Amino acid sequence: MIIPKPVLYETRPGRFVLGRRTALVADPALSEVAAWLRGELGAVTGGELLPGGQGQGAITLGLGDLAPEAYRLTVGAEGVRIVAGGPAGAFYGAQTLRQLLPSEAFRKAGIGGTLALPAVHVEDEPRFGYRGCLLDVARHFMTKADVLRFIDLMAMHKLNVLHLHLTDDQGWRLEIRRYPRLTEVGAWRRESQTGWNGAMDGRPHGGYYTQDDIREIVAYAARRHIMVVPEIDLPGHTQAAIAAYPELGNLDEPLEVRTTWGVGVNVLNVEDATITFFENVFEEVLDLFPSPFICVGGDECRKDQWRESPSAQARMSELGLRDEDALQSWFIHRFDEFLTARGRRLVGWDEILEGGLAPGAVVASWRGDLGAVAAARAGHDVITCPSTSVYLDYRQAPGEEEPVPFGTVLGLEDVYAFEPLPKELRDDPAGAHVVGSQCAVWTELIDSNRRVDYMAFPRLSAFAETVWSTQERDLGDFRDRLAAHLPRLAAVGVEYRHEDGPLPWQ
Ligand code: TNX
Repeated sequence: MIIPKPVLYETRPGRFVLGRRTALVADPALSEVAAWLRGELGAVTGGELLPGGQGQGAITLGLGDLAPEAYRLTVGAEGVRIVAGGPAGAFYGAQTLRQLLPSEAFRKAGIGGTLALPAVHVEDEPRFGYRGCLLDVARHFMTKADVLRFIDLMAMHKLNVLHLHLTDDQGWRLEIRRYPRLTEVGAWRRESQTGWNGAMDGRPHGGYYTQDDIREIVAYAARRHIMVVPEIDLPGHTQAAIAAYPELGNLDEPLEVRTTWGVGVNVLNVEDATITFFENVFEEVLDLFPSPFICVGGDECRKDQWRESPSAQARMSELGLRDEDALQSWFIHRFDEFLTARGRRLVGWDEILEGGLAPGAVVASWRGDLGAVAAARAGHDVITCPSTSVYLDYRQAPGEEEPVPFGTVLGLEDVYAFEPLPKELRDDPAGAHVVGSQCAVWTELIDSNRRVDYMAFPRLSAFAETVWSTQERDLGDFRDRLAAHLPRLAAVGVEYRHEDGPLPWQ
């Protein structure tokens, strides 16, 4: 009854009784995982797991000759043994162990007393190394507490990348010490549009993460084997930054932080001072985020203003560029060089393919599979995230009663049917460049944490299975396991979407 489905899951006769006096013994290399598990299980039993040599029965965590993210878990009458290739594998084994407990064990209050675990043998490892979820905290700000909670939910599903979309037209959410107006001005908007084309709500909205908040988020995620990939979206999606520092833009008149959705015309200019400004921004970003991957966006940059701008046109003739697509490509290349020189890898949306791809770049392919196929064949690593399969802001059913009726219908079974490796790459060695996938919670219309829950769950549970488990799909089997999984989500307080039930807030 595990989600995502393990590679091998065998039930055996018998059970193990976990109690207040159960011991936990771990290889010193796994002490962090042990501390995490001690906290989780201690909260459940109301006791403290005892150190080795004491107590009755034991949970042991050890290292074995396995891939770093692989684990084996055996539960028998005498105890629980997790053997892993490394700390990440041990953590995933511990997550599976939690799912063997009754769902009430996921409640904060715990249960108290003893708990029976069924005897099982599990052998497991992920299909893909990059198992992500994007959170758009720019369109609607999410508090630090809600981000940490979301990280725990990702960890429960063995996802390992949180892509934080920190900046957009409608808000800049990251404190940059050198440029305080990015958050003083850029983190706040006057009001917001209620629907994709709806009226204005007349209420201010905003918020941002201090650098200390970010350090806390990154460390919290790291303890759960999740890397946080920051996104500073360039050169489009930058109206909030331009509102804060008008010299970054192409116009003479001031702009405000954008209050409506959709793709705006306001983009960065391509002057040296603007490139230097963002290099300085990235210096601080690199200091905060140890991730090898840094996302510079690159999506949906309208070129209208560059066509009108003398400095953009001068740049094009100076460089002998044939069109504005090539200019964007040059701009992204500049950041690729900057990041590569600092030992990081640039990630960009598939628009960065237009006009020539920066050499070391990783492509996040959101507009179908074409970009993924082209990038992989050109030797670039690819993260697949086609909007019509994994965009969790897309509506879950037809009809106006859906609270967020945006996009094409993307039901639970549609997400479950997602195949991360595009068909065209299945028998192509270039397929090895598909490092994994990520789902996305864009938040134009998701203005509260309750709505994040409603939109993300349980579709994220289905997505997790597509990137972790083997390629076979069995919807009936998934639904059976989901029936056991939903009570876990409920126990941690997730207001997930009930397939036929009322909206949680009605
Ligand atoms: C496209 S995906 C966008 C986002 C929107 C999203 C809405 C991508 C790179 N750009 O800016 O929020 O669609 O579904």
